[in-house]
Amino acid sequence: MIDVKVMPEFKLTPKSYEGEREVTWCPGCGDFGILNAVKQSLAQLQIPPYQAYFVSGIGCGSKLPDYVHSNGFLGLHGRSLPMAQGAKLANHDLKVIVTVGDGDAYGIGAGHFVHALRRNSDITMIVEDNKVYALTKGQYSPTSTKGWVASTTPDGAIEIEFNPVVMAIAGGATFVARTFSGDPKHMAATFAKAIQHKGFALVDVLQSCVVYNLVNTVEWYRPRVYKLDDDASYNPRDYNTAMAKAHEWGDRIPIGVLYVEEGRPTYEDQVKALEKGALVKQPLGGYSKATWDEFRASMM
Ligand SMILES: Cc1ncc(C[n+]2csc(CCOP(=O)(O)OP(=O)(O)O)c2C)c(N)n1
Repeated sequence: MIDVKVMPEFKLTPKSYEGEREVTWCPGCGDFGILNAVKQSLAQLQIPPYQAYFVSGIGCGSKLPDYVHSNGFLGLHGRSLPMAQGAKLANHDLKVIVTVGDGDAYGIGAGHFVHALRRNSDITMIVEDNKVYALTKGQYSPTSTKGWVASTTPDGAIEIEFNPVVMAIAGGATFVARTFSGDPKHMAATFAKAIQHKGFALVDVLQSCVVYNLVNTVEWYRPRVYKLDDDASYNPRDYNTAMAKAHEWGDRIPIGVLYVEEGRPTYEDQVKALEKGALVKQPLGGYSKATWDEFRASMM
């Protein structure tokens, strides 16, 4: 393994994070761009692969950690956040990054999402928001547009859409952003900002699904999205301004950092047991290694 501390002249590139598994997404899927942007952002920040820990659930988007050379854990559908928070507690030196679909994040995982917002663990959550359950072949999701017709909603979705960025700001997230799978540079820059943020960071990615969502396509998004960075007067530190912006949707869709609150202590900052460093690096509490090995074996 390359240790950038021992070889400071060594520069990590997006290729350094190339996984070995064959990518099984459909040709044209927005997830390809998201995967590339994730690697770009890790290279921008020079995060060594062994220090990145990807966590996901089940879904097309949730396959992403399989394709990244790093540590990772693919868990149950909707349960990525508890696992990510647990990993962060065990080793808070890791950069923990969750990559899941909108169904995983805001549907079955909604309960965990709401509490992660106020808990402020120092983790990044990237939601590949294609507004559909793609892996299971096209059922409507919490972010599907009202009236959206699919196999489970032949007469059109009855409920209004779940707005993840409004929910995240209201729920206490300290970093809330949106980006677009048709803009690789914007995605990479937004992911890098989110990973650098100290606290819970949500990035909702407007992602195209070329098979099951033929409404919210790249062509549909392209003329609608505009960058908040282009407006020098926009202040993402102002809660009310951010909230108003987060509600904007339709002919104009803002992308970029919608809201940021700096300085709030993270969950890990406040856990007494972590004051002496990462748990995995602390002594085994008076028990011998043999006792711990025996205990661990009994759990397998
Ligand atoms: C507990 C549980 N319920 C349901 C499923 C079936 N299932 C697998 S993926 C999925 C939805 C995936 O949608 P999303 O999270 O939006 O990801 P996408 O495939 O669109 O990237 C569902 C319902 C499951 N695997 N486990």
